Amino acid sequence: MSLAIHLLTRFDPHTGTIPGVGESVRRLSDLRGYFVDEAAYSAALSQADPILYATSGVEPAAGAGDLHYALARLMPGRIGREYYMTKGHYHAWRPAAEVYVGLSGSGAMLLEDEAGEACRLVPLEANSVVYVPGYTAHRTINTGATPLIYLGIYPAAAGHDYGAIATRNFRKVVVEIDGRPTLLDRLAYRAALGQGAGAHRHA
Ligand code: S6P
Ligand code: ZN
Repeated sequence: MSLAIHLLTRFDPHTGTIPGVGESVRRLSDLRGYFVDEAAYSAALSQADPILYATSGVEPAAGAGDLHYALARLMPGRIGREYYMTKGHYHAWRPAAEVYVGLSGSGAMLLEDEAGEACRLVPLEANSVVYVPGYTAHRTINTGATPLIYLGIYPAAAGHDYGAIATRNFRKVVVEIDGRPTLLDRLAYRAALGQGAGAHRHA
C-alpha cells in the first residue's frame, strides 16, 4: 500500500473532462457495423465523422485489489432510430464488476449476460448509480438531448474484451419510437428495415 500514488482527481461533470488527462475518442467511423440501419450509417458518415464519445482513464495503481476509473462523455444523436451508444464490452476478467455513476444528461445502460438470455435496460442519469455485475456485457446509450456524462469504476485487473460484441453485438437495440426510447430485438429491427437476419458486420 502506498500513499505516494495519485490520490485526488478533480473533474468537470458538465464537460466530462479531467484537466491534464488525455482523452480516448471514438468517432462514428470507429463504430462501423455496430448500428443496425446501414443506409443511415453510410449517409451520416458521408456527411461527417463526429466524435460519439470520449473517455478519460485514471489508473492510480495496478496491483491486486486496486481500482481504475474513467470519466466518459457520450454525445446525443441517432443513426436512423438508434441512439448514439458506446461499443460495449465484457471485462476480459469476467468476474470483474463495475459501478457507473451518472453525472449529467440522461441515458441508459444495456446489460446482457453471456448466454444472451437475460437483458436489462437500466436508466443512467444524474444522481444515480448502476451496478454492472461480472460476466455482463455493458453498453451506454444516450437517449437525451445533451451529452451524457458518467464515471465508471472497475477493478484494475478487469481489462476490456470487445471481441464478442464486435462479432455478434447485443441481442437488443434501443431505438426512438414516438419520441421514446424503446427496447427492441435486434433481429426484429433489422427485419423492419428490410435488412433480413444477416450477421453483424465488423469491418
Ligand atoms: C470501462 C467502462 C467505461 C467504458 C466507456 C466506453 O470498463 O465500462 O469507461 O470504457 O463507457 O465504452 P466502451 O464499450 O467503448 O469501452
Ligand atoms: Zn466496463
